Amino acid sequence: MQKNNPRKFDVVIVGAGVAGMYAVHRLRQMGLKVRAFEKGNDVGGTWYWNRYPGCRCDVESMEYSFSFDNDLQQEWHWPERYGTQPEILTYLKHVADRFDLRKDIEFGVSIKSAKFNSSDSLWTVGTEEGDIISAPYLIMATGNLSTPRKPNIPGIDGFRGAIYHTGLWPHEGVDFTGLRVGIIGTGSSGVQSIPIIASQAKQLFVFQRTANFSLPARNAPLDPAVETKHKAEYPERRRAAYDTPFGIAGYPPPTASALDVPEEERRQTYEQKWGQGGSISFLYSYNDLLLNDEANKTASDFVRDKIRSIVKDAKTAELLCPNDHPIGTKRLILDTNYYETYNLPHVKLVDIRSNPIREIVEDGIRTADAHYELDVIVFATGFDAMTGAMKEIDISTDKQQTIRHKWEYGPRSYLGIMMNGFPNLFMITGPQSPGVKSQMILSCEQHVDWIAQLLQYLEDKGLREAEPTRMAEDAWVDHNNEVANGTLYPKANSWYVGANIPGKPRVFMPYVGGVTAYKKKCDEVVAAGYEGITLK
Ligand code: N01
Repeated sequence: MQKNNPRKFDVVIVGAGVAGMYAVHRLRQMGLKVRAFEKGNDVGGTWYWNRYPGCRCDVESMEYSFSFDNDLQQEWHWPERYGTQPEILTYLKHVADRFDLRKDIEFGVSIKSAKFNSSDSLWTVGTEEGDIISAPYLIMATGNLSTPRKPNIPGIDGFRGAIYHTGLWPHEGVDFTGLRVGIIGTGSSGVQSIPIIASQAKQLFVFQRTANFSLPARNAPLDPAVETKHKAEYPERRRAAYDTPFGIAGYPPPTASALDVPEEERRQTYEQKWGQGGSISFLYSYNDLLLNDEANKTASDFVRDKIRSIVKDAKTAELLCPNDHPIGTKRLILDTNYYETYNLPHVKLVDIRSNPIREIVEDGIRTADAHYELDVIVFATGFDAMTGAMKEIDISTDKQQTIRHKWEYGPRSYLGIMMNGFPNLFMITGPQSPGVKSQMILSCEQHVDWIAQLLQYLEDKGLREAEPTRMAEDAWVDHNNEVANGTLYPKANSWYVGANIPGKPRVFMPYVGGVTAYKKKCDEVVAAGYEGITLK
């Protein structure tokens, strides 16, 4: 397509994961001419790219699904308590088929640039392939954990064996049988894949810089009685989810402080939650686990003792005990047999905190004190989270604003949806929204519905532009920081603060005031005639 003859749409959507898919459906229903562009060759986003062994959602399958169509949620059957990546991807493909979404999505297309022109209130979007598209509205459904990052370790290109990143896993899978494998990283991706890789590999070396807390998922086939009951309650549960901190209903909110109950009673509570599996229920044991160090320590100590009781080698157990952050302040991991895996004779934990990786050599990894011969290296080293995907695209305006410059010292947004200086640009679950701290699909639906309502409002009033004021944005950023600083979250060196990316500004990015407070604020903004947003 020629530059001077762009294809024209009402809305351009970048990304066809959960957020982009629902945006296509919702906005198309309003009669808007919508086009989504997706780098992958099919829908699914996170669930399209992250195909590593053991990849599974840590939110229960009955919750982690779309709510916008009751027939869809009643008819779909989830086989297990937690969905595996293949099951979730199958579900998302089914949704794409059922609502005929693909006809408005172009696959295998990477968006390179987007520029707003104030004279005609249009975004002009350029693809890597040289195509040009224009639309008054641009929606970034680019995901929070969608830019995989490998650390820049010297010698990486000279390695003779195979290298994989969990977030860019080959579609045909990887067979580790008989191989010597090294895995770097012990976040959710590492912890989920380590037991499965260990079950195939001849030798597995886990290169751990920081130990993380992980709880048993207790995955199991979904009990038909649970499924029937949940489906009967679906409409009410979906509504109730908005009245909870994490957007997940069905867990009674805690009322007591961990410090107000006798030690034995507290231990029994943690024991019961550990037995049930799942992270929400565990974090809901007491109302101050994420607010008070002393309260948190009771839960952290409980899990550390569990690790010591499972892992037979005392030195390995101690290395696996997290001691640099309070439990829950990094994404709490759910696993199946993670700690047990270290009891296998061919699995070895390598402490790269005390003996850092010096280089990758052609036959393995060299640390400060040893040389590990490897056939395969798996990077489970995470993502340039929350801001990476937005900053990869050259987003600018004709008033010399760029996102890269605006976010130089950390992201700034109004409600995690819009930004001052960038009219008609929307993010779905952007920084300073609860997205990653909530049931993601619920948050995606809430954002898309909110944006749809705003676009309808503009259309009804014959307006062309919406842009948050600087004052409203500053106040929202300040509020986010204030809320985060009232919790224990900022104590952890997590991707929530960009700590996994060298040089990234340390700013606490997700909104941790909870889904209830957040949704209330979003609704109040609308009720007040889009308070904090200039409409013209
Ligand atoms: O990434 P991470 P992830 N040298 O950033 C290590 C979601 N998710 O892909 O802590 C050595 O958490 C790093 O060490 P350190 C979920 O929200 C969900 O595992 O920086 N090590 C850390 O151990 C999750 O939180 C699901 O010291 C290096 C690891 O790599 C998020 O995605 C499943 C290193 C990165 O951990 C990200 O998870 C999977 C270096 N240079 C993911 N650089 C579920 O739903 C980094 N590391 C279950």
